Amino acid sequence: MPENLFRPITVGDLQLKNRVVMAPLTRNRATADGDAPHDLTVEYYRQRAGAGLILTEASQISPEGKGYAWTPGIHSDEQIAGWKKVTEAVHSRGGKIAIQLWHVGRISHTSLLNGAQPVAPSAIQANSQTFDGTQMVPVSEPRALETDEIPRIVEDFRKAAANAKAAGFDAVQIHAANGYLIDQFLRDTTNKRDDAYGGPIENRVRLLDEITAAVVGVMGAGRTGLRISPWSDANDVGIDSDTQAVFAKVVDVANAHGLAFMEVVEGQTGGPRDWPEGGVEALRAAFNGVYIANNGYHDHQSALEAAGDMVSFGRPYISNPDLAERLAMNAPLNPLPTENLYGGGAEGYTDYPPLDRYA
Ligand code: 8OZ
Repeated sequence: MPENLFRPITVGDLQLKNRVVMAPLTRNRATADGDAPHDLTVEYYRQRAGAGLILTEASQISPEGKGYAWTPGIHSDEQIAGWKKVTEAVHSRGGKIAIQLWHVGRISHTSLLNGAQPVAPSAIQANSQTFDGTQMVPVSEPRALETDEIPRIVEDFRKAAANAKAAGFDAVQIHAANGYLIDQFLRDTTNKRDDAYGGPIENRVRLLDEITAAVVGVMGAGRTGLRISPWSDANDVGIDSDTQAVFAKVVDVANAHGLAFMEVVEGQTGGPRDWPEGGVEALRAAFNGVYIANNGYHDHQSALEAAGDMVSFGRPYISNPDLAERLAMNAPLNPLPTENLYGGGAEGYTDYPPLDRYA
């Protein structure tokens, strides 16, 4: 980022007031009975509307796509109504907001799925854990999706996009990162299929391609983006035998559909920025839309060093609701939180005060 973060930018159909993005952050505070956003969710996002673009926490597209207790969905009327209040609050402060569309694939537990097994490209259990509402538990053994079930998953993404539109979102982001369903299909570590969705890279990107077509059909390409994490093995997804080739193909798919933005986790999820020589540069050069750099950017200076058009901030946005405003003023930031990240109420969620400009 050569100049500064506080120039407006056009992203697809959206005019954004600055280049600060609130990264998607799972907070596990949806309603326990309906996985719905509620008044505290509205307040949380309203407080953060100084960002040029908010990417919401990952939100399951269907009951089957859920992998953790209390994550919100975008598949029921109650959820749509809850999100509508969120988008109205953000818009009332001149902000823009995209919802992240999520299917966890094998990263789930039967207790979160009414007893059903999680679904995956192949029946390989991850060495990973999830939170079941009481404790951390190993994820369950998944079953491999039948070929004829895949249209249903694509249709669930399409419906979720339609619900997002009805809820007033400006855009959607397809979650293809961090070892969840789409990422599980992309990599030869987790995808051992021998049908049209497995084997060569062209086949492993097919699910992403079909989902993207369905979502773009609803939202338009100018309101659709992607999240990827090529160099991360989060959730035990493993590292593909040819990461560069897989993600070059992913960018081809994104370009073929004319996607407005692509957010890249530049290293190990939640860890240091770290990629093989030229990796980030190649992705950025190949992608025709707006490149959003992510991972460990924590202040204005680090953001200026990013190779992106925009920079997304995760943890700093938890403890600094007015992060964009603070960065613009070079004001001090609250320290990164370690408690109350997942689950609970207002504490550590909506009780971080904005800077007192008159102090
Ligand atoms: C932290 C805890 C649970 C889920 C991701 C959606 O990594 C998540 C997530 C993060 O993308």
